[in-house]
Formats: sequence, C-alpha cells, structure tokens
Amino acid sequence: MKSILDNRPALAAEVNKVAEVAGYLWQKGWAERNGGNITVNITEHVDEEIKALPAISEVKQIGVTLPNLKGCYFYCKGTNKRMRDLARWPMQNGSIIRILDDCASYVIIADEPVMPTSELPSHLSVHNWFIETGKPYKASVHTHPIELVAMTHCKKFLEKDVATNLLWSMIPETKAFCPRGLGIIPYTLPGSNELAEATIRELGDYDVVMWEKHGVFAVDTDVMAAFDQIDVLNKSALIYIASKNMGFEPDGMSQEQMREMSVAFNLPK
Ligand code: 2HA
Ligand code: ZN
Repeated sequence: MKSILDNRPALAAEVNKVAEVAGYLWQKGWAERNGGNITVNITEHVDEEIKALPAISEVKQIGVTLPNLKGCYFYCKGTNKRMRDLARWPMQNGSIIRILDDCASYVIIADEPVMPTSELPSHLSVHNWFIETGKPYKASVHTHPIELVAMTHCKKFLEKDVATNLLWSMIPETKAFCPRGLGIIPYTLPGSNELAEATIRELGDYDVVMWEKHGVFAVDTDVMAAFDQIDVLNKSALIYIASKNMGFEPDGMSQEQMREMSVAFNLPK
C-alpha cells in the first residue's frame, strides 16, 4: 500500500521511532489495552507535496484555539488504538493531521482516516505552548508506568519534589538523564481541560509530570528522549522497591553526592 512515508526517510524515521517506543511501552506493561498516547510535531519534515495533499477526513474541531499551530502537522496515535498494534503498524493505528488556518480545527491527511487520540486537545495545547515559549520540544508521551504510578498511592510522595529526590538518589543516572525531575499533579479527570492546564503549568518546571493514580506525561525533542526520561525514573522506582523487598529502606545517595552530580553534569537543579 502507498504511504506518505514512502521516499521520505526523515519523516519515516520519526514515525518509526514512535513505533519503536510503542513496542517498549507494551513490553514494559505500561500500555494495557488502548492506554497511553503519543503525538509528535512533524512540521519540519513536511514538503510542498505533503502541503498539497487533500484531506481524507471532514474538518474536525480541536475544542480549543491554538494560535501557534497554524499550518502545523502532527503524527498522532489513533483513539482506541493499542500501542502493541501501533508498534507494528504505525500508519494503521495513528495518522497525520494538518492544523487549519483558523487554529481551531484540523483534517487527517494520511495514510488512513484514523481518528486521533481522545487527549488531542491537551497534547496539542502542550505543543502550542512549546512554540509559544520557544522550546525545541517536538514529542509528548503519555503512559502508565506501573511502579511510578504505584508510588502516587502514598501521600508523602505527592509532596513537592519528595518523589523526585528519592528517585534521583537511587542511581546517579536518573538525575543526569531526567535533570528536571518529576512534577506531580493531584488527581484530575482524564481528558479534562483542568488536567491539560495543570500539565502545562507543571511543564514549566519539569519534563515529566505525574498525573496522580493515572500515569505520566513526558516531553522532549523526540519521542525516544521522552521515553528515556520516563524509563530512568521508573528504573529508580524499581530499585527502591527491590530494596524494600530485601527488607530495608534504601539509604539513597547523599545530598552532597547529588550536588556533586549536578556540578559534574552541569544540571539545572
Ligand atoms: O488514551 O491513557 O489517559 C488512553 C489514556 C488516556
Ligand atoms: Zn492514561
């Protein structure tokens, strides 16, 4: 079957990264059923021929007006689609959309009329905010990492930066590769505008934010980097749990050792 990815290696590489990450999310048990969402701003890979492609869906309303997204293009996971299917067939379980000139509606342009994720308004609001604030970020990933979500069932880990400091202290890499830590958003209805707004507020200080008792929302320059930030945090949660299972509270690296890391790696916090 013909695909928009044919003879477009840069665009195909971006979509293939989404498929690779979707496979990891499934293998890790973080993506049950249709759990999780991925969107990537692919506008930089769009050529004149793509700009001329006709819509293959009706005009759909986003539900919000996002002035910085005029003429932008996104790869979006499809609503109700499974990550494990997307891993093998990214263009049958996701689609490419074009934001129209009113900045409030979109059309699907390829490959098939797969309706984008139910979380599209929140994902697109975040992408709009990246452009508004000049961030180089292009990808957002929402998933349900088991051990990190489990931690949010304990009140002390919901206090500001308690989970961040604990996770950073489990292994030096976590602070190096998730240097802004884990933001926490108190439980809010999935898909709601409140959740989208709270997410954008927390993304001012963190690249990964936790939606209490639900999952994480991570952003970065590409989908692999966003996945890596979640993965290092969850690795720390696993080390914490392994220590607890061995019957002791882990000591964690000292504050001095973590400060030393920040200086050596030139970290922001
Ligand atoms: O779309 O995980 O929170 C599936 C979800 C929504
Ligand atoms: Zn979810």
